[in-house]
Amino acid sequence: MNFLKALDLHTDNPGVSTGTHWFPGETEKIVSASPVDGRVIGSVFSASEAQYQQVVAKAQEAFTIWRTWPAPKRGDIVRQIGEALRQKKDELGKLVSYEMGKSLQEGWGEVQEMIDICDFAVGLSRQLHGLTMHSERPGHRMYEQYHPLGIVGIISAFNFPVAVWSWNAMLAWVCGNVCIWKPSEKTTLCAVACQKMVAEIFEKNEVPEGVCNLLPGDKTAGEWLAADERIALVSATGSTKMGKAVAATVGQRLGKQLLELGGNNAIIITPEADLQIAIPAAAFGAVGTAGQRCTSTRRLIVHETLYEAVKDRLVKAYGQLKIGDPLHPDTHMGPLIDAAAVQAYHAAIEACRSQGGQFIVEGGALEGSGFESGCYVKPCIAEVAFDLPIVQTETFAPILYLMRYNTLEEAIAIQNSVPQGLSSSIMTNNLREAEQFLSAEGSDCGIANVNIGTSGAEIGGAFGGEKETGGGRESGSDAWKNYMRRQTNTINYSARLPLAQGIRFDIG
Ligand code: UN1
Repeated sequence: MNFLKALDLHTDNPGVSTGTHWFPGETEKIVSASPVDGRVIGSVFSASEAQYQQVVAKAQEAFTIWRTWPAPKRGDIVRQIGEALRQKKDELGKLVSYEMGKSLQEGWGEVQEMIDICDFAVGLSRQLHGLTMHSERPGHRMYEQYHPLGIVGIISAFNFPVAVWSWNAMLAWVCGNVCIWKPSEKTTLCAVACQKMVAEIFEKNEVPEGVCNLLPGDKTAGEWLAADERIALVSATGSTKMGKAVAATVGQRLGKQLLELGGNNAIIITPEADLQIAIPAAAFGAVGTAGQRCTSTRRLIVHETLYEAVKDRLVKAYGQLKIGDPLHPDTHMGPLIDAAAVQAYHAAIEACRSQGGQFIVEGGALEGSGFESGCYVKPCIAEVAFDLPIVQTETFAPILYLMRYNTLEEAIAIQNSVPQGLSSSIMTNNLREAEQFLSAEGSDCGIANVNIGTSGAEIGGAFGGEKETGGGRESGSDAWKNYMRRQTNTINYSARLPLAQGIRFDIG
């Protein structure tokens, strides 16, 4: 595994780090086994509570320096991170694929997403603009400016082990914050590789120790961040269950939070859809990352006039899928992340069947040569009624639910009937249908697309969703404002003190 060596990863790795300093192992190791072949790739030490305290103290100290650096200078450091990622794209993409199990195409894509956010953040470092306002008082001027928050805690999920961290970290850094990253315990080696890459660049540029911090651990480490008043913003990606727990703890102390939680994303296929686009979009959305993206397509809502045609073409498309070693560049779908995910997949299939779903592409575990890890499953499709409890639930697996509709109003109501609100699409060449779907009476999701699938968003747009998805917006557009505090400044350059709202207060 040459990519491990190139990324400076070893059998045993320290995990807790404030940059170039790596703390000696104090508690248990997190062992990373690949879902690809079941082999142990390496282990990483998780953080003790004492180490957590040291990391936060270092981060606080570093913030007092880092926030004084001009934002474009901070941007230049992020530019260098983007350059390093370009050089290591192949190796890091392979590690993502091997440790997480997504196809190599998607592993490389994930690193590309990191490069893209670096480029975006570099430009942003010269555009952290506030507005200016006209004062109602003579000789007064008003404007607003943005200042960094302090320590940003980033809790990331296994399915995007590096990209989602980078959306947060790159923006947080150009904004002048310091970060503490608690990666998923399922993909800690990816996190160690990123930490090493960033720490080297920071050291070269004399960035103080404590601006980039790594805190491997289980959910307890996430709880430390959520409960700690010194963590100004907690940005968490993961399940709705996790998000609700984080929100309760952070909300209790009136801290800031940025949540990117579950999705239950649908594509509506109307009679005016181009099936040359709709079928591959649905297939990629459903089986990409083995259905483990928060943007994965889980529901297809198809107009009854072309329902049978869509069904036939989907079955044919699924017949062409290459499932197996994700490191092979032609593979469409690799394994699920672990045995628990396989169990959840089986349980969902069982529930779907018992609730009345009919499978038109059967699921099941894949066994035999190449599938020894026990994490490979068949992507499957079931015909369902839209309101089955299982259809209303997010299962992180390649299970696609197919349902029919009659009027577009009905299709939109079905699309909006789930508790989650991340991503949605309509396939149509009809302007009226498209605009109705995008209108205030249309999709209730944070992302609504026309003639592309639900997954694979570009970093330039704000990413996130409504309802149980948590309401946060990350990556592009003005999501950077989440990482800063807004200050309104009113300056009196006159020799008098007129009060706002015309209030008289005669004294002195
Ligand atoms: C996620 O699954 O948490 O839009 C993020 C997409 C990717 C990001 C997904 N750009 O599918």
